[in-house]
Amino acid sequence: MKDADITSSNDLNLSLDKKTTKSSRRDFFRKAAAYSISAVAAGSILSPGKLLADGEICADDKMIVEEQPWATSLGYELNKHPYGIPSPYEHNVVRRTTPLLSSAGDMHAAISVTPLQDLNGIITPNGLFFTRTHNGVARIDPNKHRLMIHGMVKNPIVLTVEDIKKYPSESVIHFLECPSNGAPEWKAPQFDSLQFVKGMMSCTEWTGVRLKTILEDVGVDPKALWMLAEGGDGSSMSRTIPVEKVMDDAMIAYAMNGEALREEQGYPIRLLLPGWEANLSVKWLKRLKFGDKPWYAKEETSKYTTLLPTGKAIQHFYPLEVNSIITSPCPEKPWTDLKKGDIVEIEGLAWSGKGTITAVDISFDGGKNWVEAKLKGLVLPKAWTRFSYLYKYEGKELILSSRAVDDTGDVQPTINQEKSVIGVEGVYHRNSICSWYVTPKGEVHNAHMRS
Ligand SMILES: Nc1nc2c(c(=O)[nH]1)N[C@H]1C(S)=C(S)[C@@H](COP(=O)(O)O)O[C@H]1N2
Ligand SMILES: [Mo]
Repeated sequence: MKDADITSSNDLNLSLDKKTTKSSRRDFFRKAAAYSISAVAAGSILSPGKLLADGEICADDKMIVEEQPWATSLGYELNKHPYGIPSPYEHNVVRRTTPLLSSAGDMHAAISVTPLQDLNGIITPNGLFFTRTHNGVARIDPNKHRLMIHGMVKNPIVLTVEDIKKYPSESVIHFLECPSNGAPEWKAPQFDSLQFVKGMMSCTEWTGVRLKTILEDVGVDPKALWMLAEGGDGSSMSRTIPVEKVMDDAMIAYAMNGEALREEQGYPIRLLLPGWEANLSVKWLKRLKFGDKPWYAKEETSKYTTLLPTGKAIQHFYPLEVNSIITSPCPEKPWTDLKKGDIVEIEGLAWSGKGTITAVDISFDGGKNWVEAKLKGLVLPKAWTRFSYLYKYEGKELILSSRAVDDTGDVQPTINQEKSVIGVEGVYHRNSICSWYVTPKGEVHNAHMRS
C-alpha cells in the first residue's frame, strides 16, 4: 500500500490497522464456507474452495486474497459524469446494426437491435432501446414542435408539447416490437445470434397522456372510424389507426423510464399503441386527422401487409400475437463453461400484444416433450414477462425451445403450423416457436439454420 493512500484514508477516519483487516477477512471466509456447503447440498451452482481443518477456505482464486487497486485508492469524483454512464467494462452491451437490416447499407433507413442477451428483468434501459427509422433520427426543438388534431372533430386544435404535459399523466409498462422482428427466420434463417434473431423489440415504462383524454376537448365526430397519425421527421411516416383502439389505450408518450423520450424513440412526443405492431406507434408525432375511411398510406399498402398462400393479403394486421424466446442460453451466452451436474437457470422473455402471459413451457427435444417454466417478477398485460427454469446440465445435445400461452388462450404455433396458415411470402408477425441447438460441448446455435 502506498503512503499517499494511507494518508487519505486516515483523513476519512478509516481504520486500516492490519489486525482488523485480517480478522474481518477471516469472518468473511467462514460465511463463504457455510454458503458453499449449502450450495453443494442443493446442487452445485458454486464451485467451492477447499475446506481447511479450522473451517476456513483455501481459495484457489487469488482475486479474493489480493488487494486490488480500487480498494486502496480513491474512486473518481462525483461531478465527472453529471449524466451517469455504464461501467466501461460493459462496453459490449450495445445496440447493433447490420447492412442486412438496412436499406442498401444506409444507416439512415435502418434498424438497430437490442442486446436481449445482456438484459435483466423486463425493463430495457433507454440507451439500449431498439430503434427503427426510415429517415435517420430527427433532432427536434421541443419549443418549436406542434401537434395538430383535425379532420372529423368539433374543435380542431394545435398543441405545444407543454400543453400536452398539462393533461393528467399516466405511466404504463409495455413492450414495443417491430412486426418484422424475426422476419429472416421465416424463409431463410441467417443470424446465429439472439440479438439479431429477436432484438427488434424492447420494453419500457412509458409516461404520457391517454389520447382519449385530449380527445374529450377536441370532440371526435361519432362517424369518424379512423385516425391518421403522421410523423414530423423527413419520412413523414403515416399510418391509419381504428378509432376503437385510439379510445381504448392509445397514448401520447413523452417519457420513458422516468426521463424524456430519447431522440431515437421520437423526442419530444410519439404515439404509443400498446401491443400493436410498432410501425403504428408514430414517432416525432406531428398530426392526427380523423376520418371515416382508412388513408391507405404507403406504409399500409406497399408494406406491412402479408401475402397469403391464397393470393389475398392481410392488410389491417395490428396486435402482435403471443410469443417467447429463450435468452439464456443463447448463441451469445453459451453453456461452454458448465460441467456435467451443474445446476443452471434457463431464462427467457414472453409477451403478447393481445393480453397477459399465463404460461410458458420449455422443451429440450425439439418440441416432443414439454415442462412448465416459472413466470418471475411482474406479469403485466402487453409487457415482457420473464420466465425461468432450473436445469441440471448433462453435457448432452439439446434442442431448446420455449412456447408461451396468453390469457386469450392463444398458444405459440410451430413453424410448420404457422407456414400452413400464413405461407412464406409474408415477413411480418412471426411468432412461431424459436429453438436453440445446444452441442454436447455447450455451444449454442440458431437451430433453424441447421437444415
Ligand atoms: N415518424 C416515424 N415514426 C416511426 C418510424 C419512422 O421511421 N418515423 N418507424 C416506425 C417503425 S417501422 C417502428 S418498428 C417503430 C420503432 O420504434 P423505436 O425506434 O422507438 O423502437 O417506430 C415506428 N414509428
Ligand atoms: Mo418496424
